[in-house]
Amino acid sequence: MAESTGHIIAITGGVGGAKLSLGLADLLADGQLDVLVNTGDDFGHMGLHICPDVDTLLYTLAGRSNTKLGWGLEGESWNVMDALSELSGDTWFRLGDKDLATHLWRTQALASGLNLAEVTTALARHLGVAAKVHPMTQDPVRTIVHSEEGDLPFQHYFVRRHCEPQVRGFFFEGIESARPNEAVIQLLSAGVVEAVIICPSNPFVSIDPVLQVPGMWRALQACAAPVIAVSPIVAGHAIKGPAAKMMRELGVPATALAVAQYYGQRYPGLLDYFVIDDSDAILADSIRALDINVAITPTIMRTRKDKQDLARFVLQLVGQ
Ligand code: FO1
Repeated sequence: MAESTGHIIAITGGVGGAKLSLGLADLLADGQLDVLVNTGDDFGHMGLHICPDVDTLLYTLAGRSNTKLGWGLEGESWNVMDALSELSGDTWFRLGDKDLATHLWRTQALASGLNLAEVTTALARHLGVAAKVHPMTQDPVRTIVHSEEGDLPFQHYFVRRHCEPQVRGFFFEGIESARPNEAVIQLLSAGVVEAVIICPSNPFVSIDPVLQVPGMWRALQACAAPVIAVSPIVAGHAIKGPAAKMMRELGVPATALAVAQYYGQRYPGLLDYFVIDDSDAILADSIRALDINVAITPTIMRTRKDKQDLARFVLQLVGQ
């Protein structure tokens, strides 16, 4: 499909964004797709450096993701977790035997002096991923959930507490001193980017951390390329994850319109297009009133063809 060789930057968190990234990777030429990934979910666990969103994206692009669980590798076994459980060890965060190799490899590579971008590039190469995968920053940023029960580190809220505590807000520890991914900033300033796609990931805990790395959203806004966001909310529901629940708890209706309003207020002038699902067509005029162009198409990605169709639709918006 790709006639041009300009770069497409996709910004993503975990599952939903990884699906659209796979559709884009299927359509674009090698070297054309750059994916900028949230690392606010990263954490240290049992001595390992774990990057859940980076790994979900890498495994998805490699065709090896565990689609049933939504994280980890397909065909996984759990011998280490079973043995750990016998030792009364920490098993709330489940690391499959094969997935563990990724965390061991990453932890050792970081300890040997490679930075997170280099480690991610090497992992992508080993997994046969052609797209360039960029962590949003090399620096530690950790999402903290302000909840009714006090502050919770993200994985404790998400996995250990199954997203049950009501949320009051979010905080990205370390973000003030985080430096934006250098390769992406260079692409943006070199004028070689043809479109920026904000994938249908959670606006608060997947997209916000990326955009709030100092300098990042202004660099996206300053580049000439159009910025297109795909709504993670369809007919009042998040396809996966707690986005809709979070919106309700924050006192915002769980609608695609509210997501567009949120992006519009937080990042004025950033969005050129907002893509909504057919089932939300009734919201189009209210979104246009925010001075954002609206595009309507099926956005639920169950099959590989769904992913490619949505990717094609988004690319056609920018004449690709
Ligand atoms: N999510 C879970 O709900 N339970 C788990 O035990 C779990 C383990 C896990 C291990 C490695 C990994 O890369 C991701 C893992 N996830 C697990 C998913 C992950 O915590 C979340 O999906 C993301 O952080 C949210 O985007």
